[in-house]
Amino acid sequence: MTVSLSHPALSAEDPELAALIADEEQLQSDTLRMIPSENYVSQAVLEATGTVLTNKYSEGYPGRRYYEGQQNIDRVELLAVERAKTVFGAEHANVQPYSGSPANLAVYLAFAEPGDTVMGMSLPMGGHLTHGWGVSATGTWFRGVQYGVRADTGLTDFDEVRELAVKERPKIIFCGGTAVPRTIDFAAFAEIAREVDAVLVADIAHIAGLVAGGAHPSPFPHADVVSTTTHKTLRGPRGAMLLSHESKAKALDKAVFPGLQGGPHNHTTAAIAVALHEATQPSFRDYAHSVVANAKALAESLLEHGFELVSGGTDNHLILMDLTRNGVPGKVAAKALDRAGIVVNYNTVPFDPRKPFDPSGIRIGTPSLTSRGLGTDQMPLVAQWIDRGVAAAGNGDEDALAKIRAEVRDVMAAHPAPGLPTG
Ligand code: DSN
Repeated sequence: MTVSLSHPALSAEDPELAALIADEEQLQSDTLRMIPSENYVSQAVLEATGTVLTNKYSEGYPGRRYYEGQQNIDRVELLAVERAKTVFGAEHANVQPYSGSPANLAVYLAFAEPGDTVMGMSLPMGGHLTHGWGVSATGTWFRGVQYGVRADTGLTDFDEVRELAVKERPKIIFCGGTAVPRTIDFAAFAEIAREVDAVLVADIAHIAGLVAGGAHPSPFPHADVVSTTTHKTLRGPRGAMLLSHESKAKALDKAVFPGLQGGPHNHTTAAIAVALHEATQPSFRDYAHSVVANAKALAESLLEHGFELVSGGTDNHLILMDLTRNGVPGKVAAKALDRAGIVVNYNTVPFDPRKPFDPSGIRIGTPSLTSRGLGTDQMPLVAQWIDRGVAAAGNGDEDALAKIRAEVRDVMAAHPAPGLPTG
């Protein structure tokens, strides 16, 4: 058990909990974190999250609240809203959704009735639960029709998307997802949505930081609504935002509050504002481009090691590895890599014959390692660790995993992580 000196009051009040946090700090510091939806926030974002803003209730919106004492909270929220509009070129921003799933639920509440048809990429093909997948409320309360990717290319087939949309006439079409390694063609989706008179929602949770930093095309002006979490490539706190044209603003605001949520999490709103400020800095632009450069370099090295990558590579921060030909199930590989200090998640691959809880692939990404300053020169080493780790997973070589873990720890020690105590 490690005790952190960075949280003195917490350590005095609740040493047991403080020790757990210290252990997590150590883990995040020592390991190569490659889950593509995770990152390290700055010390400034962490500080904003841990403030007295958590003490305040603020149902409503700036200037229209149901509780008094909003002199400062209104200004915090307005700052976050204005920054969100500037960073993403949006006419309207709502920064109150608690996270990505509630943000997407608000979209349904705003633009569909229970039983309506909605369309999104299927979960095993790279979509998200809330894009109409069966086990989610969105696939239970609505009639979800799902598109996928082509088996031969791993890419979205727009003829299929259009055909399905014309046949099913969905009220809402979602594009984006959680395991999409390629650039999202927002214009192509918008053309289809217009043809069938559907609301196009771009879920950019994974790529929001890349969009903000100019390393992925913007969903505006193509999408009617943009939904995003704030804690992935955008490097903010755990939260979400809905961005839109003015014409959709009223319906979205009403859906978030009072439709779905109570009081906004003001400490989160403040931290979102800080992250958005950071996203306007030239260094963030460099960061976003480095995330992509690292992912491309890593994909190239993995291909040289003989790995199969869905769609043959990546355009963004994410790589989906199909381990079928390695003869190692994704879960076995992910757990072995974890023991080697490389944190990834097991994931289905398109047309996966295996079950979601024991799929064929692993999903990796470069947002966190780029936040620690690793560059393209180091990606061959990362690929080599993954190659050795997957091989060791296959033959149960725990010594090999321990050796990788020691090497990873050494390299990570030379790249301190933002927001984590040093020394
Ligand atoms: N859990 C997120 C991810 O890892 O992509 C999606 O909600």
